[in-house]
Amino acid sequence: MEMPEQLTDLVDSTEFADDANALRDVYDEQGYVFLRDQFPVELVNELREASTVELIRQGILAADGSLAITADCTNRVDNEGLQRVVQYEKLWNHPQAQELFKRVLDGPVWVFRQTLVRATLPGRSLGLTPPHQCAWNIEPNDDFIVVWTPLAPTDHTVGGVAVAPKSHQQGPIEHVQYPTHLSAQHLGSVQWGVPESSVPDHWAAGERMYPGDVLLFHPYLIHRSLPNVSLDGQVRVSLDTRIQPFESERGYLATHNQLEALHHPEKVFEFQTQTS
Ligand SMILES: O=C(O)CCC(=O)C(=O)O
Repeated sequence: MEMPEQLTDLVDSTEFADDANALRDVYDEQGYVFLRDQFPVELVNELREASTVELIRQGILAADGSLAITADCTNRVDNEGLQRVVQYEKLWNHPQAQELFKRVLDGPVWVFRQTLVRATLPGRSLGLTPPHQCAWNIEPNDDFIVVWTPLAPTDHTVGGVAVAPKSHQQGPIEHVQYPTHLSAQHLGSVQWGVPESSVPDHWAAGERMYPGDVLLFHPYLIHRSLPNVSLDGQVRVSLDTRIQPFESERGYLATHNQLEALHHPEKVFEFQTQTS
């Protein structure tokens, strides 16, 4: 995939992290808030270590943590294995995370049971998401917030997620299939994204993100994966989940984890199969 036309750094709102109103203002205006150092780094490192051990077991990494495979071979990460070992609930339930989530949602929080553990290998396109709004894939409500956090340092070469600031202001956009973007989770499935005419040309991504940093964004904010173009064999490992007001209706992904979702794609994609 071509690189986004214009990629700038995310605006850092860490100075407002304790001020719910200020956070909300930035979120409403930009469609995202980027905050540094919000999650306990020891816990994030523990999760990263679990992912490293699993990637070594899978033969993706060598025992010393370096990449054990070459870009042109067909090995792929076994996502189920990764999902099984990374105990992200500990992170989402940690008081620091819970307090932040309550602040941004302005009340009691429900964290989705589904968290995606993503490991993106250098030079691989499998699993990269096209420009899309999460509200298209997630039913039934649109009052959730996407939470994206790296388990290992990222930069524009290792990839991660890029967002189109203010794009949430357009509201929901009808999505189309992207035959070039195959899902790494639901093998054989094509991903959905906004039509080419709605693809923004201004994107923002963390120039550098570290364990503990977090990006929270609106369900209508258009966002996409950035490919891992690093030349030194770094694997991008990150978590993404969604949070919603505790009282809101809970859909399938709010109440089922990714392993359950993988085995019941018909429930996850119910809406899309109705409309395609
Ligand atoms: O982490 C990524 O590569 C993409 C994340 C994404 O598209 C999402 O959370 O919906």
